[in-house]
Amino acid sequence: MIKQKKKETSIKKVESTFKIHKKKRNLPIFSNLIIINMKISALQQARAAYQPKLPQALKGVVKISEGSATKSVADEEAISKMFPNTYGLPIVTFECGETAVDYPAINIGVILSGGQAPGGHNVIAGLFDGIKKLNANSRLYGFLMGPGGLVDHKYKELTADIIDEYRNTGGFDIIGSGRTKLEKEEQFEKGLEILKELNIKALVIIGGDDSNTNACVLAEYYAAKNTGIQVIGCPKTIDGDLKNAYIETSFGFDTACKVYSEVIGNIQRDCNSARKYWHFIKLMGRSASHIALECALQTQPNICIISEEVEKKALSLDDIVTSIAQAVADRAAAGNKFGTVLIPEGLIEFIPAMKSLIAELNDFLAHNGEEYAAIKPAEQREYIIKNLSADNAAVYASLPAGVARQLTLDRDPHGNVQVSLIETEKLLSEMVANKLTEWKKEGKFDSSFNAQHHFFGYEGRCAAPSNYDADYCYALGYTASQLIASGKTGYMASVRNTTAPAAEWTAGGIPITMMMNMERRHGEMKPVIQKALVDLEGAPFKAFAAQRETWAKETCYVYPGPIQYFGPTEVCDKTTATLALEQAK
Ligand code: FBP
Repeated sequence: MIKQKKKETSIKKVESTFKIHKKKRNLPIFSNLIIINMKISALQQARAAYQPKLPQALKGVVKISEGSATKSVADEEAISKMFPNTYGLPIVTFECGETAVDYPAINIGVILSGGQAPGGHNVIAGLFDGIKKLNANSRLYGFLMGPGGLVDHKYKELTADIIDEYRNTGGFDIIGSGRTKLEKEEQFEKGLEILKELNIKALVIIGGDDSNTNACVLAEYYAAKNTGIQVIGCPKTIDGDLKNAYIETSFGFDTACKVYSEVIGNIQRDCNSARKYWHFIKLMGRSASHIALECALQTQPNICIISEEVEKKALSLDDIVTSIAQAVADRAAAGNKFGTVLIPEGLIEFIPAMKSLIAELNDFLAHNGEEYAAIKPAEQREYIIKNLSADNAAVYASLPAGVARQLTLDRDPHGNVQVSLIETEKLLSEMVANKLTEWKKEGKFDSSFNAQHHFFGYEGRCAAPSNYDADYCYALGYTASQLIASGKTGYMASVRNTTAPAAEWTAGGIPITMMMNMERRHGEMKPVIQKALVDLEGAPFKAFAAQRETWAKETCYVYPGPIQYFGPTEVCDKTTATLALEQAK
């Protein structure tokens, strides 16, 4: 009774402090979260003092160096016509300057867009420190809950005390995130209203390929209308698929992969101890298999499926199931009734027959979504089968009811199937179990098979950023401030040479149109940033392919352990294996 009373009094105390805190800062409703976080962990306290490292060129006076005109990766004619004001711009690089320039105070807006990724708060901190260094009277406004905040005029000013609370922390909760796609003129105009009202000179959109496509479309619109408002993008996504010759990696990939690899390592130690389960582990990454590949390189599982290879070799679902079942049978014959299988989240879309089915479903639902939604759930499956082409209808009809239904669920605002909802790990383990039962009858398998299922995705997206992501993100935000100071628009902040010590990193800007091509979305051809899939000729895949047969037969598990924030540099500042192999260091 006494205990309960004490608890209630302390909750009341926290609530009243919260009210004062909220009033003082004029925080929006959703920032209730901030209050709960008022009691911060010991690690968070120690981590708050971490000063992210910057490239040498950004530490003092900065000067800009411009390269020659650029072109898009593909579909030059179409892209140049659609982006007459932002096409063909030069790549820019920042260097150490000599003469300091006086900058006027400016107001900047920032948006966090799409899925969370560790380090987003540090991009904002770097941007804040960058614009304050240019002029201490500059101000930063955060639009709330993603691009929707710009359209709906929901924002808050990010002052020094707010920024300080979020330095080196995971999450996007400083202003929230969302997936609204900025594509309609009325949205651009609504955005313009608030940008003008707040006297904002530049908008920074922190997001993945789709969000940076939005950034470019918006940059073009504001340039075409001579609004004087610049738009700059920053490369975010744990998926690691926003990268190219100029963007080495998207932020968050490093931390998320380290978190998943820690847990995969723990599972491997568990299964090597109990020796009775096969663990089917699905890993996030909507399309590309970069996360699965990186985790495989860090932990050496028995099996890791790479979607891009499945597509290239035109493997069927049955081919994949058979190869897993064979590994299970071989290990069992050697007395090892346990193992681990890593499955990339996007696998289903890379199996050629499934890809064709999903493409037709995307088009069909884009045009008939409302009619489909109005049909009784019990009749929806038949409705889809009746309306698809014969081949795709047959594939659809062969799928277990749950997976078939998941394929017709609402798309995200960018028209993507929400692959994180499809339980591929269960689908595969069930099919492997069925195959092994058949083999048992045929005398080809003489053991037991017990599976456990896991899906790692959300667990890693808001982890406290590793040193790499803390530094990389801060440098990206700071670079964005320099792009703004240089009057650039339609650029993505780029920080490179990141396997070297941070002082040797280079910083600059890449025209976003340079990364674009035309793709079919929602049934129409649209300009979008080309996604970087796993390169089957690249060093990371080759390193994996050279070892996987041994990993399947033997038990070669590696246990990476948790991310270390304090300690020897070889432990704390290690980059991903992907980046190290790509840069051959
Ligand atoms: P972004 O591309 O926006 O960075 O998001 C990536 C991702 O984390 C994918 O890995 C995953 O499929 C998806 O977001 C999940 O989306 P949601 O957070 O809307 O469930």
